[in-house]
Amino acid sequence: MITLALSKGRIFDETLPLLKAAGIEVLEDPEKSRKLILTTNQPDVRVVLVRATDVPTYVQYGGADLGITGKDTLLEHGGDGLYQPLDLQIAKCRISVAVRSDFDYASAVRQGSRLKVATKYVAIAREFFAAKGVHVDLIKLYGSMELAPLTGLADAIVDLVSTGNTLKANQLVEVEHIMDISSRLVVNQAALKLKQAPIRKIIDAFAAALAKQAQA
Ligand code: PRT
Ligand code: MG
Repeated sequence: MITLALSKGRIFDETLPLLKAAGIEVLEDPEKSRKLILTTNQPDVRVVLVRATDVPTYVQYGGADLGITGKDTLLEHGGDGLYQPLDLQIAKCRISVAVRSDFDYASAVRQGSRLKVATKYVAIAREFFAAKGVHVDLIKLYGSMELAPLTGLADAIVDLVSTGNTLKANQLVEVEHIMDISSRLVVNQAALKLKQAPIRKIIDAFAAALAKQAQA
């Protein structure tokens, strides 16, 4: 049995075409069913639905053989025990620093002030500001980072941005682009050895589908 860990929502939706290219069709709709284990048209392939931030952990400890996870999540996890063969170019966005539109970020950085930064991405934020030589107090949040500068909890946030509409709706502006983000295929290293043929088949089919997309 091959177990693939996916999170519901954008990653699940954008993975379906890649699975199809590998001859795998998920037989249940996660938005309609409450099941956490989904069967596929391949009797030896199943999908488990886990929280996005739990995908690397499931694959690291062998709860799943493969998984698909954002580079953001992977960097926070650290990637221990994970083989990362492919950038799938899905669920794309960027990770940025944003502040209230009336906050003078450039001056704060220039004057060497200590910035209060709220984020779910503490590892990425710590590394980014350390490389710039900016002193920060990091405040770990689990959701709605946009609220932090509006309530005075923080001067700045480090968060994912896609269209920019969420920032705009909350009078926040992007002041630094930290990096581009897309989702990766991750594989359990032991599973790769023990179940080499079926796992290779999936990796190769994904790679072929990506190459075809790149040509189009
Ligand atoms: O939602 P939950 O708390 O369960 O977990 P999650 O937020 O980690 O999962 P999910 O499914 O929302 O995101 C999974 C992955 O999708 C992330 O790890 C990213 O790699 C990727 N991704 C791509 C995004 C976005 N685009 C995105 N726009 N993840 C989140 N967002 C959020 C962002 O955090 C912000 O609140 O959308 C909002 C900004 O969107 P715009 O379009 O208004 O700029
Ligand atoms: Mg989310």
